[in-house]
Amino acid sequence: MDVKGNELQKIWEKGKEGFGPGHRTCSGCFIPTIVRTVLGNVPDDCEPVVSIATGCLEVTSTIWPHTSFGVSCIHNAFENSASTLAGVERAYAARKKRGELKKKYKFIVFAGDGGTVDIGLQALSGMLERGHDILYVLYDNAAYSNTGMQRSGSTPYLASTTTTPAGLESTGKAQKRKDIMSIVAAHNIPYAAQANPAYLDDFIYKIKKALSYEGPKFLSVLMPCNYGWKFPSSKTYDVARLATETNFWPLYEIEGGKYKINYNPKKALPVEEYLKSHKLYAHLFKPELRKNLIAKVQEEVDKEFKVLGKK
Ligand SMILES: Cc1ncc(C[n+]2csc(CCOP(=O)(O)OP(=O)(O)O)c2C)c(N)n1
Repeated sequence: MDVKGNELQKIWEKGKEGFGPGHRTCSGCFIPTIVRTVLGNVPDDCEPVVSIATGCLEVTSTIWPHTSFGVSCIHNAFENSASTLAGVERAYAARKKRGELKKKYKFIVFAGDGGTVDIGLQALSGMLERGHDILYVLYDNAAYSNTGMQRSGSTPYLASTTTTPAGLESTGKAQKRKDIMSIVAAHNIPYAAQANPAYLDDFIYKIKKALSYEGPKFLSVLMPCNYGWKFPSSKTYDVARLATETNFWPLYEIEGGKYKINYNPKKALPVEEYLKSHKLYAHLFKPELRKNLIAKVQEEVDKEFKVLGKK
């Protein structure tokens, strides 16, 4: 899909009405881009109703007595954004049935990876299994960023975080990233996709597709964190592009259980290019240390991309 300038402008303006300027995310952060692109794609005849988990989005957008949200937004706790909105969605449905509400609504959760793959997993699973009409958007910055870059279940293999610090003994996180897309897919929901805001056309296509379905849908969106990953704030787009051009963060969708890779780089770049674009893997590049570990990451990435292709 090729989104034209005029349409992009309209999406952006509408997104800004939903999530205004004056928020306090770090400069270069993709969270506002993600939120605005999603809200900007809500059909004009529908009103968005949002729930946010505790995390960077919440602490930067809801500093009392202000809010950056121009649409209905509820924050409850770190772990229960999915179940909170599930309750809200059912309340709206009941009032609609009684004829008290006429409008159409789109219910949307935004949550970080800690709030999704770890502490919020039970709430997410329940929401998916019960079949609520909700779009769940995971912005994945690979760690518990707002509390100081602690590892999450979504932190990738060998990344150095404040709770998996690389040093003489440790080479970073010993475990692989939790495969949240497979976990979500196991709930047999209508639509799930992995996206990257640096591939905006693809991201918009996935938002529109997701919102066209009734029932639960899920987007896993890459969110390179310049503060936590330690790269210049002007480089978020470049880091994000490298994640996908190296197949580290492939773009794919699962529609009605059918997998489709949406972007297959003609010649994938070596994963080393991505690993050296920020500091989560700086320890792998120290001369006395573990050059062979970069080859190991490459091996894993190649293997996972092959498995994805087979699916
Ligand atoms: C039950 C509970 N435990 C811990 C916290 C502290 N806490 C708030 S946000 C957060 C990390 C959020 O990480 P993530 O979901 O990845 O979002 P990000 O900060 O990266 O946006 C933590 C540990 C909390 N608010 N509630």
